[in-house]
Amino acid sequence: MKPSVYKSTCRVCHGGCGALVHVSDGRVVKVLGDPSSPISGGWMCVKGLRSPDIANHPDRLKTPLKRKQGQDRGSGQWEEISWETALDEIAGRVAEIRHESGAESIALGQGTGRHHYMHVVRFANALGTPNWYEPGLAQCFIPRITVSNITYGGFVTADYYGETKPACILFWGHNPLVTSADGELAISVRKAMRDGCRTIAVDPRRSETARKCEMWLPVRPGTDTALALAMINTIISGGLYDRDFVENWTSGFAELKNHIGPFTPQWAEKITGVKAADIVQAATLYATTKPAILEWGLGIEQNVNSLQAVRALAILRAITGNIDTPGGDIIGMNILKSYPVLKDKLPPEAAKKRLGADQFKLLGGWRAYMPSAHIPALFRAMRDGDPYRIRALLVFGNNALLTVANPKNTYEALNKLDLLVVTDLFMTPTASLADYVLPAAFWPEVEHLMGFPLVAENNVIAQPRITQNGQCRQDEWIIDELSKRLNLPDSDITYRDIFDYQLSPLNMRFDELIDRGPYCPPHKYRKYLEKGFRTPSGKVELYSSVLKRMGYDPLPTYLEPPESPMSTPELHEDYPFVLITGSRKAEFFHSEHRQVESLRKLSPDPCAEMHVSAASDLGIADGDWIIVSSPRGQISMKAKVTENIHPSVVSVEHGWWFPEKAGEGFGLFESNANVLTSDSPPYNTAFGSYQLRGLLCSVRKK
Ligand SMILES: Nc1nc2c(c(=O)[nH]1)N[C@H]1C(S)=C(S)[C@@H](COP(=O)(O)OP(=O)(O)OC[C@H]3O[C@@H](n4cnc5c(=O)[nH]c(N)nc54)[C@H](O)[C@@H]3O)O[C@H]1N2
Ligand SMILES: Nc1nc2c(c(=O)[nH]1)N[C@H]1C(S)=C(S)[C@@H](COP(=O)(O)OP(=O)(O)OC[C@H]3O[C@@H](n4cnc5c(=O)[nH]c(N)nc54)[C@H](O)[C@@H]3O)O[C@H]1N2
Ligand code: SF4
Ligand SMILES: [Mo]
Repeated sequence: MKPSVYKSTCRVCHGGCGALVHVSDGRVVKVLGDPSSPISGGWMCVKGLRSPDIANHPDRLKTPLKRKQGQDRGSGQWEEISWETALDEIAGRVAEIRHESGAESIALGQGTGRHHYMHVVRFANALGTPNWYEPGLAQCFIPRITVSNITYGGFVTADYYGETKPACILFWGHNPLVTSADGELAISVRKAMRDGCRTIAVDPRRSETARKCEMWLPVRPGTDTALALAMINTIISGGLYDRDFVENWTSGFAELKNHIGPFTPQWAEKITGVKAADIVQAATLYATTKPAILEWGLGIEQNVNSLQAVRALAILRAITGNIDTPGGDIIGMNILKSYPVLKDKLPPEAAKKRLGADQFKLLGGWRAYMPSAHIPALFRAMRDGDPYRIRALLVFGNNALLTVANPKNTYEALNKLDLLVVTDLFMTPTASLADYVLPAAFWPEVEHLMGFPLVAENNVIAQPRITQNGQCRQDEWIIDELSKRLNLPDSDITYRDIFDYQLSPLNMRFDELIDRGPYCPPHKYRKYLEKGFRTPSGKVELYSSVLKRMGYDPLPTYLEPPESPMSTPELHEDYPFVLITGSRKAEFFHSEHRQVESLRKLSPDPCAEMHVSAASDLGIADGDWIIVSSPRGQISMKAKVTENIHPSVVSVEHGWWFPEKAGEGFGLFESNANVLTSDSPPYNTAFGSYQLRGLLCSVRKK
């Protein structure tokens, strides 16, 4: 029989690519790019194309599991139970713990940018717990979202989709040709590069994106703020800024100009390792080629200076007048009604108990974009009961043992819980410690309303449920079922009702949008001309009044990483390389897909990139197994010897575990990058970000 073909949207990563899903006998047999997609035009990456191998993988969880009575956590001894039993028992335990120890003793966890993201936040508020987390947030995306909001009054994304195309792209700690992150799909970036736009990459590695750029600035990890300050200095002192935009639409230029004086390219060269002449050349190219995009990525957030690094880049965009212009960085249209997260159901006294909120106000305080708990504080509370005990954790798609800093602490913390429930596609190291494991639905089995790019919501896409796999259920359904059993506020409103509510400004219902296909209205540029920017001054705040009021630096300043050749020279003698962890691979999404043969064979082993000169000094050849050590631990990696990295930097992949070693604890600590990272202070004072890039390490042949 000929397979039926359905249109949908791939969600293996944060999503966006139009997909044609071929179904035969109720199974996904092939996935191809949808040429009619206005967003991806038929392109898909290797992960998306391999979706059938993920959907039909024999190791997919297919039924709810309960750890057998009398068996220890991680014993691998499970009994299959029905959804009714699982949901009744879990709701019963949650109710009991909430009654005995308060709602705050129940934490919720989730992974990055999934379809059910906002539904988990809603569940937390309805349950009355302030303690939910996601392993990105402070280390990923929340600094960029928050800084956009306080500086421009809205989130900015790159304009690849309008008639005017970008003439220049400055990639900063970002590798979108591999990561397709957060809506800048690789295909759009590639097209812009092919059309001849000018390009610069700031990255300690000559990444796949940097290799295609005309300028590569190999910055010392963690020193981006110094580089950005020197670029601002060059642009202002050289008169290269957009006078009209600066005069009419920004506030605090005089203060910025005064502040920036000492931060010359020569000053920055000593800190960043980038030549002063290159800083001047890159700043000049970016400031004088219009319209220009500044593609910012993770490289600037995973360190303790995250707030000011992101702020400095936000200022670069503004002084060059590239905000909300065709082909520049555009402010989101947010065409959907915002997700009803039931913020008002969380009592103020409960919000006060959010772990880490008093310290990290832009992560957990009332002014935070989406208040969440500070991960190190949360896992400490699980482990030590300080300041109170977290007794239960319900996880919806997060492999915390791989993606949170310091897995040894995380492991200890999870083992102390009275109740751990993990919903996932596969049995992961984190799920293996649970009391209950629930089988999640994969994207062709999920229905969802998606705003794209993430947070900006310039387009909306309805993703239909195409297949059903075993007893797998989408997370929103599980949350709705638990909410009903717990009699939570608004538990009669289902996730489907919410889709229709969000679509109400467009006079459309979810089912209609499925039939219609992606809705991509023309972008409205220069929205500020009508109502100004949504900031306290109505202008772009170069000098941030919000940060000033909150007690943070209103102008960006440079902070040396806490562990570095300069701040800890003695440690540097023993750990002579600067370590970065987690640069993405095209074939994996974080800790996922190691069990998918067609993807794993593209990258069978965990790798560490190092420069040819460094490797030859240590007698290491390409493909040798090596030990990478930090003051916190050591891991085993395969050396990838290359010219495409700064000689003083070593880059290790993150997310490695070995599904084939199920009987030996999945080799959890063998090659797990986070064994090398630290969950201890210092943290960024506003977001609580910890350092995943810009630490110290040593390397030796195994
Ligand atoms: N050292 C280091 N650590 C890092 C990073 C780094 O660069 N370096 N990056 C950080 C960043 S930016 C992020 S965002 C995090 C990511 O951290 P996570 O979000 O924890 O990463 P994943 O490995 O994708 O884990 C998600 C889990 O969800 C499951 N899953 C997939 N889809 C679904 C679904 O629809 N429902 C459910 N219930 N489960 C699903 C997957 O099988 C997987 O086990 O990692 C962070 N950790
Ligand atoms: N295939 C695949 N795609 C993904 C993901 C995945 O796991 N796999 N994860 C998704 C998620 S959650 C995220 S957050 C995005 C991230 O997407 P990107 O922002 O593109 O992140 P990375 O590839 O982790 O890092 C980008 C670059 O930062 C560089 N870098 C490291 N340290 C520094 C530094 O101190 N300064 C500077 N300037 N650069 C530095 C790295 O060398 C790397 O080339 O990708 C998303 N897309
Ligand atoms: S970039 Fe790849 S994984 Fe992400 S939506 Fe597109 S095809 Fe899917
Ligand atoms: Mo992320």
